[in-house]
Amino acid sequence: MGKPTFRVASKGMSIPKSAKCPECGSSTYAVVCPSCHNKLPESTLLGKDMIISVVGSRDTGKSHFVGVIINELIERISVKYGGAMEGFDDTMSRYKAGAYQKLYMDMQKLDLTKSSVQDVNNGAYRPLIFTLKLKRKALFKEQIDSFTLVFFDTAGEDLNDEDTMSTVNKYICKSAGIVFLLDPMQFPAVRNQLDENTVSRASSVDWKQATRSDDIMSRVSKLIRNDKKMKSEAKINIPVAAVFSKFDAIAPLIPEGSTVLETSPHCNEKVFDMSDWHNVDSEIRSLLVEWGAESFISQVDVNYTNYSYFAVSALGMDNNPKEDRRIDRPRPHRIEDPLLWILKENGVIKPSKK
Ligand SMILES: Nc1nc2c(ncn2[C@@H]2O[C@H](COP(=O)(O)OP(=O)(O)O)[C@@H](O)[C@H]2O)c(=O)[nH]1
Ligand SMILES: [Mg+2]
Repeated sequence: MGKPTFRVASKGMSIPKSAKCPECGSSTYAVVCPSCHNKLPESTLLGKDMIISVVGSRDTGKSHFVGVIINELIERISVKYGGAMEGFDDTMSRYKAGAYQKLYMDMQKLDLTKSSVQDVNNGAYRPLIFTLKLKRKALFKEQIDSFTLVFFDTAGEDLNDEDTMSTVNKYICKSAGIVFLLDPMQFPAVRNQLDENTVSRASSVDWKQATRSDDIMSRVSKLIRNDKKMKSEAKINIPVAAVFSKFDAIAPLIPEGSTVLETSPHCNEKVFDMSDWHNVDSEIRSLLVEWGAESFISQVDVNYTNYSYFAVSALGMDNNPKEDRRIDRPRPHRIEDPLLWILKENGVIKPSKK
């Protein structure tokens, strides 16, 4: 219903810089997706785009994770690594009017995301697209590398339905990394150690209504295998960050002196700190064992070659939403860790020497 679109013959491997509209005859420089007609960023055409998929069952904190990490990337993370993050097309205005307005201006928690089947404007149909520009020292000069970061925020129930998943959520198969969110309070061993009020303020739905995380994991893995025409025993090589959300709520259960309680060191060091990463990964693995979640550990292991465990809080310590939905301005804890690890795995930022 918008502007006309048309196909142009490619010149060998390259896409022409401009083309004449067959209807009105004027030249255009805009390149759109042949399927959905959304505009495509230049780095997509150069093959430097990175889709970061955020998946997890309902109520695991996906929307809060995406809403907060974008602001952190713009204001803090990109700057620390000597770069900048810009919105593509109308992304910035959509972000500012959506999650940013609610979390940072109204200071309220977000509503549950609507299914793509009911609402085509949700985060799965129209992802938020950013260009991340980073400085790199080349031989004699400084070079700017630019990458497209695409954030898809899926409604949990869309991952329940295999048909919706294989059409709407196809992007997952093309991901440079998957952030797989887990709500630690879905484990009875964790829930039973916390008071009911803490648990209910840290959720939007009753935990009994949420799909089990291992179900989502097996569906996502099946979708990727089908798309890549892989055998059912073959492991998938997309990096998977298995991330515990809402860490603020469970922090009192974490042994004193644990690395995961400290603030994230990566940005200040301007590299990816390998020893910090190692400590956090092994602390979370042992917590999973303590919580009786070995089946989840082995499920990740049989499906993926490259995975790692993290814990984050989007809202931050002592910022569990009040009964009336109010929150303080988000002051996230370790929210950058899974994303920086994915960037490190894709060769965008460097690992520390040890
Ligand atoms: N305490 C705490 N609660 C959180 C945090 N992130 C999300 N929540 C809670 O979890 C609920 C679901 O989060 P949401 O992002 O909507 O989950 P989604 O369904 O996966 O998108 C929210 O309503 C909050 O109550 C967090 O960092 N800390
Ligand atoms: Mg959501």
